[in-house]
Amino acid sequence: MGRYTITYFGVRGRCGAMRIMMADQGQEWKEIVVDFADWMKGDLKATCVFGQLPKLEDGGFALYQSNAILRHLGRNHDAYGKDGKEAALIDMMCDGVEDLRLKYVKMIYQEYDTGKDVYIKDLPNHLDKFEAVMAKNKTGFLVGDKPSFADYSLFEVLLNHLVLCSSCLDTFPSLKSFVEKMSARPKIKTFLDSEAYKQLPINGNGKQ
Ligand code: GTS
Repeated sequence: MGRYTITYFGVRGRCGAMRIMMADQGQEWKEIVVDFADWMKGDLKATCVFGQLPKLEDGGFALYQSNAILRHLGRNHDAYGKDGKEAALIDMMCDGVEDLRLKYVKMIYQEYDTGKDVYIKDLPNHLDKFEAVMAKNKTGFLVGDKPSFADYSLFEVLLNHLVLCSSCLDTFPSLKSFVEKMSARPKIKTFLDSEAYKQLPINGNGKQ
């Protein structure tokens, strides 16, 4: 078993990107799956810095907040740019992905039945920003010439959006190629094909 342990609910949710990243970086990790009824008893919640999951343990070091976890993994596995400027751009792209993720999560959990069609109609106005960055960089990644934690986060958000709307990348050739190439990276492919990945729902309410 590897150095990392993820504690989270039985969904892809906010652990999708970090799992894909760890798989691609050749890491093994342990999963502690928390049953929501147990969570509601409150004992574990009381130990979490913000009263929420996910939690990542790296040896004896515990970390909360999914994007802080991605950054930590980025530092550990040389996926945080080659210098300070690249790191800043990677932070910027990760925050941009977070903005899209929050819109997606709001639609899924609060407005799926009434807001899904409007969301999909508006989606190109968000995806075009990522398309422009990806097209300009020309390496197949958002920043630099190898995947950073922001790429894993974008990749995972795009996979979820392809489930929501299978044609959503048809007018974004750089993003489409990015998803195809990331999906074909051998360790990512093995992970995406695994039962451990496939059996987990994307979201906790069954909507996708
Ligand atoms: N900003 C946090 C992060 O990125 O890690 C958000 C974490 C969060 O919202 N966790 C939810 C939670 O612990 C679960 S999920 O939204 O990620 O599925 N909910 C339980 C609770 O009691 O708040």
